[in-house]
Amino acid sequence: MKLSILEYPNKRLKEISKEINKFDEKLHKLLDAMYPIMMSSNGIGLAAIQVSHAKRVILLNIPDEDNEQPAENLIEMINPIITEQRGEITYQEGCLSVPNFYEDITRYENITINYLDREGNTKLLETDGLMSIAVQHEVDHLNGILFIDKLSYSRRKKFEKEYKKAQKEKKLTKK
Ligand code: QAP
Ligand code: CO
Repeated sequence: MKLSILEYPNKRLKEISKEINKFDEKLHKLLDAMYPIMMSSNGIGLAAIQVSHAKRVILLNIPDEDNEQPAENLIEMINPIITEQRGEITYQEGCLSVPNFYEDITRYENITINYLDREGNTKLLETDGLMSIAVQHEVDHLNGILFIDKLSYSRRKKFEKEYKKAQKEKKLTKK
């Protein structure tokens, strides 16, 4: 399975992803193909819609204290649902689908997530900090929401201007 990352302003990133109801080889192949593309792109989280699959599937591999991301720290979440949320935390976010742009976003600090693993087993995770931010960012992708959609009107306008300029420069240096 050859995957590539969709970049804003690709309209597919606005799609609402569909629930998984079969925990078969097709799902496992998608999960297995998403992992190397996330790691080789220096990502810590990836939603399936970012690689053109509108399915409620996310991967997370949050760096540890030594800033490493061993494969055993990978978490695969199928059909994640945030059931509890409290507190506030602000963090400078980025996104593989919005390259080279980072901005402060405020989210819930503590969350509880219900999800399924690749075999369809029910899981429950209570988390905070970067993992909590990452889950909220990735669950937003499943609902067609990008972190730039959370910016104020003036910040968003500044983003659009900067991003378009950067994209033009990117094209010029490529060709
Ligand atoms: C979502 O984001 C996230 O622009 C995952 O040039 C964001 O992995 C989780 C990336 C904030 C927690 C906190 C972005 C890599 C990676 C870029 C990412 C880039 C290279 C973003
Ligand atoms: Co993202």
